[in-house]
Amino acid sequence: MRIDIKRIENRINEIGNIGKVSSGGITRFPYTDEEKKTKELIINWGNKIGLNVFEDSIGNVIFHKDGLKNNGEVILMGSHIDSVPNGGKYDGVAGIVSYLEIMEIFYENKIKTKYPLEFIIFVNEEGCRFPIGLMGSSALAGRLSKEDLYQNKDKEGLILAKEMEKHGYDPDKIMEVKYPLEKVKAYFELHIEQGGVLDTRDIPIGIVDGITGLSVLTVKIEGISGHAGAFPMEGRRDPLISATKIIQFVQKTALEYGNTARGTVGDVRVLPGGSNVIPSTVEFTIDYRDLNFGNMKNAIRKITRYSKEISSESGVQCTIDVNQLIKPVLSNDELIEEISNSAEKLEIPYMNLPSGAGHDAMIIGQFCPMAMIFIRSVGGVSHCPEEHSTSKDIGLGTKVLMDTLLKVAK
Ligand code: HGY
Ligand code: MN
Ligand code: MN
Repeated sequence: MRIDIKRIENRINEIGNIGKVSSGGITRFPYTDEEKKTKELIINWGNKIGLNVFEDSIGNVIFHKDGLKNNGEVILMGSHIDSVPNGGKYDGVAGIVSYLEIMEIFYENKIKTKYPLEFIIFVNEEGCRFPIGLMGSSALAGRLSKEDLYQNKDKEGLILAKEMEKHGYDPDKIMEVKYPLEKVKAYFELHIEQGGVLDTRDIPIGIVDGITGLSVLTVKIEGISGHAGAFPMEGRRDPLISATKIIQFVQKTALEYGNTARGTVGDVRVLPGGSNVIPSTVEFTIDYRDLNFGNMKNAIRKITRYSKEISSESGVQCTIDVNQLIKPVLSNDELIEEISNSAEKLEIPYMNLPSGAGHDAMIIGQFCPMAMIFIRSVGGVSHCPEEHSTSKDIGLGTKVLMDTLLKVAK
């Protein structure tokens, strides 16, 4: 059974046309018209190949293909279609298009596996518009509350729950979206690597050993605003000075822990934002990750302690919220074995590697056996317009996943 690489390429390009921004990338945030259009396109493709499609009350879309035995375990796949601002067209989408391709081949060849096959478009995986990433998968795992949805705002101050309602979803039904993860025999996620490990070794696909621990902190520092010229340097309570010291400390801490530690400040807001105004408030995010969970927690403690100390020395107020703290999740050994055997049988070069990026698989993988297939990221870049993976490589990863499914789901 042949993977149609052209169809993969056309679908990725068609989805990639939705949410294009002038800076060359894609901005496709949850609960927007762009997301709605993308879902409609994919649902239409799914309906044409006989999949049952169901969208839950917060926007996860579940595609279902009956098996021969439909009242027990299922084989699940998943990923996302939301993007970071000015992102690339493969992050998340490569997986969804890969699952569609497999389902289309099974449809064309009238293949029915023993277990039903499902794949899910998880809503708000990135957490860029509303800082609550891995939202759809966390909700399916029963990890989110109504309060999470009503307390979360985007940069314009729009409340997540209200935006959901505006787009026809029902935040009050968040507890009903729970998915029976105990019935998942295996969860697979195909995703671009987003780093350069495969590309520098000229290997098309990777098999993920485990996904790094991930935490997102939001820091708010409040000082005293004033006139940039009339207010002397002595006695200033400029929150930006403390913020810059803390940001340096984040980098220093991650470098100290080294190896799989990552510390990034990617979103900084200085208020009121006038060139001749001493800032009153600075808000920024800290994205801290490590495969070593103990080190990650120690690093967060160190950064928090330092932030409080440096702020009180400068007479500014510092509040730190931990928005997300997810422990590292290991892939399932048997599934890794199955995928490796398929790659070897198909003579497709691969290597094992950890994932420095977070994925819905790190939520789902806490409840059932999980494995991930990575696709080479050309140039090792992602979360930017230059993000690129070849349809050939996506085709190879799809071929390995399809072969694995035929064994695991039979
Ligand atoms: O941030 C991540 O690792 C993922 O791209 N959401
Ligand atoms: Mn991403
Ligand atoms: Mn992703």
